[in-house]
Amino acid sequence: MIPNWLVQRANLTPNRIALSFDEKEWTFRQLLDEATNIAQKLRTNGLQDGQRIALLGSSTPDMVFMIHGCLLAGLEIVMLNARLTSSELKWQLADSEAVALLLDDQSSFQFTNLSKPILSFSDIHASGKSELSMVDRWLPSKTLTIMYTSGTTGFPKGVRQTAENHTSSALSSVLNLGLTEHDCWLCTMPLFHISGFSILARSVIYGMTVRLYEKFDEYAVADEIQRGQVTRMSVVAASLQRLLMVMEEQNLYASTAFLTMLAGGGPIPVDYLRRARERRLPVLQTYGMTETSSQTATLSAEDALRKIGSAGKPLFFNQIKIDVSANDAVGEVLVAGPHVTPGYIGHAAAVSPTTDGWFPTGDIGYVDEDGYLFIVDRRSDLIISGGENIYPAEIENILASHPLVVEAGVCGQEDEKWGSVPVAFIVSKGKIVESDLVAYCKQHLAGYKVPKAFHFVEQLPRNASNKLVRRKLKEWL
Ligand code: S0N
Ligand code: AMP
Ligand code: MG
Ligand code: MG
Ligand code: MG
Repeated sequence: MIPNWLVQRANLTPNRIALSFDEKEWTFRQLLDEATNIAQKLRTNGLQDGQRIALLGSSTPDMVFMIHGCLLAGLEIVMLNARLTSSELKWQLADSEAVALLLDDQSSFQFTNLSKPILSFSDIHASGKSELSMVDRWLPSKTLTIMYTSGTTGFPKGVRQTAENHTSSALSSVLNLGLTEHDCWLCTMPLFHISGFSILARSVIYGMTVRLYEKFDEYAVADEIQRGQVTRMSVVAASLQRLLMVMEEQNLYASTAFLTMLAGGGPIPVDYLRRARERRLPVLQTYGMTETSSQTATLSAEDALRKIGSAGKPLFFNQIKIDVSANDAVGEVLVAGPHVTPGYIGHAAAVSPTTDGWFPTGDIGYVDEDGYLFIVDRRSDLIISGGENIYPAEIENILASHPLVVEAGVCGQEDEKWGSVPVAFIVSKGKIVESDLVAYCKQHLAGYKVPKAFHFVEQLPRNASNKLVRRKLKEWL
C-alpha cells in the first residue's frame, strides 16, 4: 500500500510550509486540515469512496484543497482543462461518467443542460460536515487522477494516473534532481495538466513548498527567480521565451539559489537553451507526457551544454528504447516503467496502452552513442501550441459541420510565439466570411485550437484511398 501522501507528510513534517500563494502560506498540517474539511463536506453531498468526479477551475489554493480533499474522500478526479469550451467539456464529462462536476464558481464557466449535478466550490464550503474514515492509504493500482489527452481521431482519451504512477514519477524525479531543505517549486503550470499536478504530488511526497500562481506572469516569475526564494520551476517553450525576453530586457540573472528549470511539453528551441544559460538559468530539457505522469527522461545539469538539444537519459525507474525498422537509428520512442498508465477510461477503455510493457509514444527520436534521447518529430499530425496539444481532426470535424463548408483540412504552421499553430484549408459552397468561421470555431473549440489562418481552395490533397494528405497542406503553406 502507498500512504496517502498528505496524511503521511502532515505526520512527518507538520510545520513545514506546504503552499504559498500571494502573501499567504499554509503548513502541511494546515493543508491537511483544509483538505479534511473538504472531504467531510463532500461526504455530506453524497460522494462516496471509489466514485469518480470531475474538477474544473484555475490554480488557486482552494483548488489545491479540493484536490487533496477529493483524494482523502477516495474519489477519482477527472482534471478538466479550463481552456476548453463548455461543449468540449460536456463531451469529456459524458465520456468519463463522472458522477458530479465540482466547479470553481470564481471562474466564468457556465453550463446549461448538464446531465449531472454541479457542486460549486462555494456550495461545498457552505455544506455541513459528515463523519468519514479518511482514505489514508492506496493500492498502488488505485486511479487517483484522470487527464484527457487529445487523440488522432479528434476524440480525446481519458488517461488513468494511479498512485504508483504519480509516486514513482516523483521518486524518479528526486533521484535525478536531488532535494534540499530550502527547495520551493514555482508552479505556474496549470494543475489540470500533469506538468502542474506533478508539482503538487512532489510537494507532499518530498515535504517541499509549492509557490503557486493562478496565471503565468513573466514579470513575477523573473522577480521570483532573481530573488532566489524559489529553487525549481517547470516551463514550456512559450513561457520560457516570455521569461527570457523580460530577463534580457531588464538585464536580470537567476539567483544562484535557483537550481532547476524543467523545460518540456513540446520541442524546446536550442536557441532558448543558449539564451537561458546567459541569464544563468539552469534549464534542463525534459521529455514527459500525460500517459507517463510527467517526466520519462531529463537531461542532467552536468550534461546541459555537452548534450544541448537532448531530452537526456531515462529517470531511474524508467526505460526507453527506439522501435527501429529499416535499419534506421531513428524510430518511434517506446517507454516502460512504473510511471506508465495502465490504460484509459470511457470510449478508449478497451485500448491497451502497452505491448509487452512498452508504451508507444507516437514520438520519433533516437538515442545517441552515449545513451541520450533526442526527439526529432511526431509520427502523427499532432500540433503542440504553447504546450497544448491539438489534433487536426478535432478542428476539421467542427469546420465540416459548418453549413457552408464542404470539407476542411488542418495542419500546423511554425509560430514564433506558440511554437506551432493550426491553419485551415477550406473547400466551401458559396461565400463564407472568415470572421464567421472564426466565430463558429470559437463557439465549439478552445481558443488555442481556432485556426490562425483560413485558406480557401478548390479541393484538398488526397491519396489513392481518398485520405487527406496533411503533409501536402504543409507544402502549400
Ligand atoms: C503558455 C501559457 C502560459 C500562455 O497562457 P497565458 O499567457 O496565461 O494566456 P491567457 O491570458 O490565458 O490567454 C491569452 C490569449 O492566448 C491564448 N492562448 C493561451 N495559451 C495558448 C496556447 N497554449 N496556444 C495558443 N494560444 C494560447 C488564449 O486563447 C488567449 O487568446 P484569445 O484572447 O484570443 O482568447 C499557457 O498556454 C500555458 O500554461 N501553457 C502550458 C500548458 C502545459 O502545461 N502544457 C504541458 C502539457 N504536457 C504535460 O503536462 C506533459 C509534460 C510535462 O509534464 C512537463 C512539461 C514541462 C515541464 C515539466 C514537465 C514534467 O514532466 O514535469
Ligand atoms: P501530452 O500528451 O500533452 O502530455 O504531451 C506529450 C507530448 O509532448 C509528447 O508525446 C511529445 O510529442 C511532446 N513532448 C514532450 N516533451 C518533449 C520534448 N522534450 N521534446 C519534444 N517533444 C516533447
Ligand atoms: Mg483564456
Ligand atoms: Mg498526449
Ligand atoms: Mg498558467
